[in-house]
This record gives sequence, structure tokens and C-alpha cells, in this order.
Amino acid sequence: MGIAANLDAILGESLTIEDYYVTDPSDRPTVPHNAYDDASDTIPCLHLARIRASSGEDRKRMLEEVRDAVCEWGFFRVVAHGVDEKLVDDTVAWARGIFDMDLETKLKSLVDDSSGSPAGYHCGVVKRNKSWQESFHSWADPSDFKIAAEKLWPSSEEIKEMHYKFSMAMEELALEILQLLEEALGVTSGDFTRHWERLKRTFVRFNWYPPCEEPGLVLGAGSHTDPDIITILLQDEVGGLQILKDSKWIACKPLHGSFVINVGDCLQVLSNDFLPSLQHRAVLNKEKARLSVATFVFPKVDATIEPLSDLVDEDHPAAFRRLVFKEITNAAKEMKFKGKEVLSLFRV
Ligand SMILES: O=C(O)CCC(=O)C(=O)O
Ligand SMILES: [Fe+2]
Repeated sequence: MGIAANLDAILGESLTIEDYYVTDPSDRPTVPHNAYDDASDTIPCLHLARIRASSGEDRKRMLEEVRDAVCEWGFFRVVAHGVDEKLVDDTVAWARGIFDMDLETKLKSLVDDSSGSPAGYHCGVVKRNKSWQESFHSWADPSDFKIAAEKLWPSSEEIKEMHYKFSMAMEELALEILQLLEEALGVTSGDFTRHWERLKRTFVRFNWYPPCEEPGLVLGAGSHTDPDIITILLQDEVGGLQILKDSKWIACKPLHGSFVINVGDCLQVLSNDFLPSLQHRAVLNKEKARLSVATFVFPKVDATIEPLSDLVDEDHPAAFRRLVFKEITNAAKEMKFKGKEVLSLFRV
């Protein structure tokens, strides 16, 4: 069963599948959730343990490969990352449990514009954003998570502890990857994380996509770029993430034990266009619900974002003007997160 039937009572009106249709035919999914092809296999995959252990010429060569792959793709997977497997499994099992709860319970933590904090349950139907999706959000900051947790698991310290540990693990991984990208690009003049306040500016979002009878007409998450610095995505084995590269949608095949990493809009600006923030979307299928967990690393809202001087020279003049991070999020909101090139507004 989809989301709509459950919500009729709350919204006081009957929703049909047509309410979710992506009206613009050019936005509709053309590639099924599991249509993997050669391009799917070429999405780069970094073996972090090998990179960590490398030195000298070997490391130099590996970093050149990292640079070329990430500059071309902006999306890649990491394996042998060392994130505690049990922590990941427990977090995934707990997240599945959130969406399994009955609707009345989930709605206790429904977030609306007046909630003040994003912590809690969100639903595409309630937001009327044409996303066949339920989600649960929180800043990594335990004081934010507590806001949602107290409504759904008032006495469970264990859940709060797990969310905190998972967020910390994602932060460690994000930091390592950003430092690796700095090294690969030869950045010494500044850093990609200067404006990131750990825990307070890391945002964890659990996405749940119920099966849908019209996966060719409805989307789980519409095409968008992530406005942040970098995103770490954990997807289950069902498949549905698609990436727009060179005007072609490529299905990102789930790879057990991996994380998908993508460059966000801020990193594209900081890297002076060397690292691309690609559009992506989540498509649906008729049979299986799908879970993904996205961890976003955001700068502070008033952080100044501009191309780092190491990456600007005569051949590569600054591609973007200096901007304040909230300009990106405001522009994305205005474009209704439709994935139209937000960054084009800031090009010089
Ligand atoms: O669920 C997915 O595969 C993608 C989710 C996503 O892009 C997001 O939450 O920003
Ligand atoms: Fe995204």
C-alpha cells in the first residue's frame, strides 16, 4: 500500500495516484530502478583501506586516480571504509522500524513549517511536493534529535546513543574524504571544512520509498543537487538512486557494505568547478519499499563560500562569485528543489 490511502483521514480528502504524478513528462523516470548498464559499473569506487595504507609513488598514483574520477563524476562509492558494520546494521534496522510504525504514531512527530526544528517525521503527501516518500530528519546534534526522539521513544537512551554514534561515524568518514580530496587536488591554502561545525551542521535524513503502482509516472525524490558540501548515502539492496551525467540518467547499483558519496553545491564552488555537484533522483518500483540514509555536511548558514585560491589561476579564473551559503538554499527553495542548475545563478 502506498502512502496516500493512510493519509486520507488526516488530510480530509481522498488522494489518488494522480496527485503524485510528475506533471512534466520530461521529469518522468525513463530508466527503471534496476536497469543497470555499463555506465552503472563505471561509477568510481574507492578502496579506502588501500588509500590509507599507501605512501610515496603509490599514493601519488592513487590520488591522481581519485582526482580524475571525482572530477569527472562528482559521485563515487567507498568500500573498506572501516565504519562499524554492527552500528550500520542496527541503525538501518531501527530506521526501518520508524516507517513500520502506524501512521498515528509517526504523525506525533510530524514536522511542519512552525515546528522550529526539522527533527521528526516528514511526508511527501503532507508537503504536496509530489514525492512518494516518507522521511525522518534530524541534525546530528543530540539536542536536536532529542526533540523527535522524545515524541516517539521517550525513554530510549539507547536510540539516542545509536543516532549519535552513527552521526559521528558519518562525520569521521566525511572528514576523511574531504581531506583526501584536498590532498588529491593539491589544496593547501584553505580547506573544504572551514565553515562546518561538526554535529551542529551535519544533518541525517532517513528516506523511505513505499512500493508504487506507477513507477514510470511518479518519483520518490525529484531531480535535485544537494546544496551542502558533501553527502554520504547508504542505500539498501533495492536500488533507485539515479545520477544525471552528460545528459543521461545512470542507475547507481547498490553495493553491499559501501557508501555512495556525492559532491554538493558548496564543494563545487569551493573547488572552483573542478568537482561537480550532479543532479540525482530516486525512482520507485512496484514491489519493494526502499530505504536510504543520507548524511549531509552543511556549512554554517552565513558562511562565505568562494573558490579556494589554490584552485584559481590564469587558466582557471574564479568560476563563481563569493556568496553566502544561505543564498544557495534560498535559490534552491525558490526553484522548488527542481534540480535546475541552482549554481548557474552564481557564476561569473
Ligand atoms: O534515496 C536516494 O537514493 C537519494 C536521496 C537523496 O538524494 C537525498 O536525500 O538528497
Ligand atoms: Fe540528494
